[in-house]
Amino acid sequence: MTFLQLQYLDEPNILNALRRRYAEDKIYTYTGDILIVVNPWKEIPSLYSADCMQRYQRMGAARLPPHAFAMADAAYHAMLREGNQSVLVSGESGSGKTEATKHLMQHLAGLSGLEVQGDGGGGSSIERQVLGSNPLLEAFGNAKTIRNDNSSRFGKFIQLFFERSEGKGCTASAEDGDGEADSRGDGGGRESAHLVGAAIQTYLLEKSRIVKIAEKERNFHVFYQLCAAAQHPDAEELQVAELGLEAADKYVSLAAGGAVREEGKDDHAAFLRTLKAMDLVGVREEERREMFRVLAAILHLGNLAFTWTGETCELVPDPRDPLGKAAALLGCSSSQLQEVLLRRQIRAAMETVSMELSEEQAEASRDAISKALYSQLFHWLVARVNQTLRLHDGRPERTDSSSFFPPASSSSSFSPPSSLRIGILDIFGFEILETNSFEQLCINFANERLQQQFNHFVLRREQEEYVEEGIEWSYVDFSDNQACVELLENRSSGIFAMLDEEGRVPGGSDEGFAHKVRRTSHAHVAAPRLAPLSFLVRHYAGDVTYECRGFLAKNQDILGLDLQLFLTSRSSPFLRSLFAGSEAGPGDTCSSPSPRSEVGGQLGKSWGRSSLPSAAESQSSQFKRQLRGLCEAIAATHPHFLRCLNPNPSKMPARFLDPLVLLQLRCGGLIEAVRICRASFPARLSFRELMLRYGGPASLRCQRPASSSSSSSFSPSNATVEHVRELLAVWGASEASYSIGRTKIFMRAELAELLERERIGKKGEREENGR
Ligand code: AD9
Ligand code: MG
Repeated sequence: MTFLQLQYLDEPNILNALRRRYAEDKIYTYTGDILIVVNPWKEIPSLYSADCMQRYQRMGAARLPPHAFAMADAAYHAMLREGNQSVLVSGESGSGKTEATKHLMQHLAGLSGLEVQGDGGGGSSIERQVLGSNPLLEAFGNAKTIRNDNSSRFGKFIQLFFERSEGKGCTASAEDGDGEADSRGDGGGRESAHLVGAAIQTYLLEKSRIVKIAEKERNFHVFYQLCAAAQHPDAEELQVAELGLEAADKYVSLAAGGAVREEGKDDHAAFLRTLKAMDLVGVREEERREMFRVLAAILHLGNLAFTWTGETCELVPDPRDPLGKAAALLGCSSSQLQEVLLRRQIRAAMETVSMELSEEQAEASRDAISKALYSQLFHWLVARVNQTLRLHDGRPERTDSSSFFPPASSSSSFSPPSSLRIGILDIFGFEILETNSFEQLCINFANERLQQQFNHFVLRREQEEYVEEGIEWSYVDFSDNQACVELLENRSSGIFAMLDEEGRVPGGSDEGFAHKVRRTSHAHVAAPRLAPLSFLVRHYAGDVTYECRGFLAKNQDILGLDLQLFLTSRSSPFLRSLFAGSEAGPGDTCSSPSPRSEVGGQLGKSWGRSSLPSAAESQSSQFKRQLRGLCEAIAATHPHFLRCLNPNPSKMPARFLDPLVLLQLRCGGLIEAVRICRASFPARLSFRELMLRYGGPASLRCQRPASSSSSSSFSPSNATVEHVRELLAVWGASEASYSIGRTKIFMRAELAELLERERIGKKGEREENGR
């Protein structure tokens, strides 16, 4: 059952339907073209078995219950018919976006390569590599939060590139082994395409997590995995013994949230999976070792503590010698590292003066180094994965096996000239935390923009098309979030513009910024009376109060010149490759390891690069630009929407909290979407398409009644309204089941299904007669 079959489309009915289905493990439900999934918070193996996937590959989306596989299938076939597609997965944190994305990718890889399972059990090289990128990026970009034990702390847009392969593919047989008729209705699946590459664009890695984690949360998974591996008897074999690491609870940056150990989680086993994924995407052994050295250095740095003696700031002595260990891993002496942490060089006209730092400043230097190292490492890894996925034969490009990727001239942008593509967007979900900072503002802004896309495509464009085509239609109103997007994004008066401006004026401060926003007169902003350093934004998904402390520094994200020089002049070639292109001067940004524009040529450097001198653009400006590029790229495709709902905040199976689900349905515009879909004509075809598909020689020749309009000069290209009416009458369509516009015919779901059934029936008859 889908929502469309509900008699009354009020909120309680929709909610009841979802709840009933959820209780029976039917977690997927369609509303028109939108697929809703309610997170089961438990494994449902039968839903994702190889058998189940094959059934969807064989039979297609139309005849089987709603599923992520069905949506992937629909996108794949729409790609073959109409060109580029995208699937936009959205929902709040913990609602199941990343899992859904993996199911979509799994199915698409399966359609291309067949028999691909999990993170790479079969299929050809490129399919396994594409799937292998998931566990790898999750190890480095995901972390346990209070909402989700595997929360994505970055956004991801992955584009899968396909090339047509005539006569090849999984849909080619009209009948399968168990005698189940192929009912795809795509002409027996003569057309298919295979995966030839992929490109991943990432957004907004939450690098502040490296130095600060909230209560009950963890740092990025890979750190715990590495510590577990270093403690394991096979540490030597895994080449992690040399890092001088102890158990995770010995590191301030891992233990601060009080959740080092996670029940049921085997960090060592996870480490082995990460290694396997690295192998799969072609990370070389020496690169891997260097990556681990950087991670270990970050952990040792995090254990450095400072104290103010009254005159100077000094390092707190520690018998485990984190300073020496970090210095060795970074390729410098302890005194060099100490110097850069405790003193700042002020360069005047003729001389350089050394200035003692305060305790807070020294801590800030330490944290800035750690964050810069990690974000560069993450972006290096993404570029590395892209380098592998871009090549048709799946082998990474190597120019010189002794140098580290990427070589100075490489660029990770890739777009095969003749390919078709499906983009899948898995962006961090909307967040309302106890304390909401700059990161939450950016995350929520991204969600606001995506909601706008949804409103545009599903709620507005659908209705506008009826008006354009002259179809009788009573407009369904919906709450437009344009005003809130403007509040944040407007180039001169938006909140991000205010933040940039405050950063530019001499003496600008977080207080000054808070004051400016609080003075703004706008329906979507308010000034909480009891918290003068905060402001409240009324987002589409709820009110969020943002605490302004640290906003300016995070937005500017300036790494002091001393720290830049320190990081870019390390003797380690790997470290130099991480920061390649970061030196001021001729180091052109094209040679940077950060993932370059993958999307319509619009995206610039990725998040985290502005800490380097060649980029003066603020973090929020970069992010806004990235999002604009993303939205333009999506607008050039046919979008599919997958909405994820979280039924309870306690990550528990079988717990469906009505108010929570209702809130998500309301906020996401889903109630309106259901109404529009129910009242609308979800299937539409141009007159020509209708004639070609349902008025084909066999059906028309045998069934079309003789009349003046069906003269011998008829051709589908010059079909008129009369031809359309006549054809539908032949098929027995009732007048209420369709509406004829200026250039298209709009059909209710029942009629579209009937036509398709009949067409397949006819095809079957013809095939039978032809045998
Ligand atoms: V966040 O915005 O990145 O914090 P997501 O991505 O929306 O969030 P995620 O996909 O990570 O959520 O799902 C959270 C957890 O819910 C998973 O780790 C699984 O334990 C659980 N989950 C989600 N979807 C499914 C599913 N289809 N089947 C089984 C699921 N478990
Ligand atoms: Mg996620």
